[in-house]
Amino acid sequence: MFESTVVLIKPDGVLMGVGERIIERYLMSKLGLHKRRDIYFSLRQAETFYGEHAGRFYFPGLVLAMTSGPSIAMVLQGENAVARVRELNGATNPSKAVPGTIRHDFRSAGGPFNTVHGSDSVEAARREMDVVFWNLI
Ligand code: IDP
Ligand code: MG
Repeated sequence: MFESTVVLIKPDGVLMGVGERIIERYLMSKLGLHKRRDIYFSLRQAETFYGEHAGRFYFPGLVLAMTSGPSIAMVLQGENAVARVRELNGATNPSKAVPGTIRHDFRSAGGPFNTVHGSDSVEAARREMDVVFWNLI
C-alpha cells in the first residue's frame, strides 16, 4: 500500500547534529520526501502530537523532551512507508535497538530521548500532519 508517514528528528537528534545523516538513510531506502519543515514544538503541540500517551508515567518527561529544542518534521511516502520507517528507526528504547537501526546508530539518552519519531499507523500520520503541517491545533 502506498502510504504517507510522519517522521520527526526529535530535539535530541537535532542537538546531536545527526539530522541530515538520518534523513539520508530514509532517502537511500527509497522513501520519498514529500514535505519537510523545522518546527519548535510548543507545549500544546507536544501534548496534542502525543495525545494518545496522556496519563502514562512518561508523558510529562516526553512533553518536556519534545519542547526542549527544535525538531525537523517530514512526511515520507512510499510502499508500506509506515512499517518501513519504523523498521529503520528500530526499538523505542535505544538500549534495545539493534545495530543498523537509527535509534541504535544515533543513540540518544533513552527514556523519552530516542532520536526519531515514526507514525504508528496511517491514521496516526494524518493526525500528526494536522499538528505539524496544518497548524490545526
Ligand atoms: P514509538 O516512538 O516507538 O512509536 P511509543 O510507544 O508510541 O513509541 O511512545 C512514544 C514515545 O514516548 C517514544 O518514542 C518515547 O519517546 C516515549 N516513551 C515511550 N515509552 C516510554 C517509556 O517507557 N519511558 C520513557 N519514554 C517512553
Ligand atoms: Mg508511537
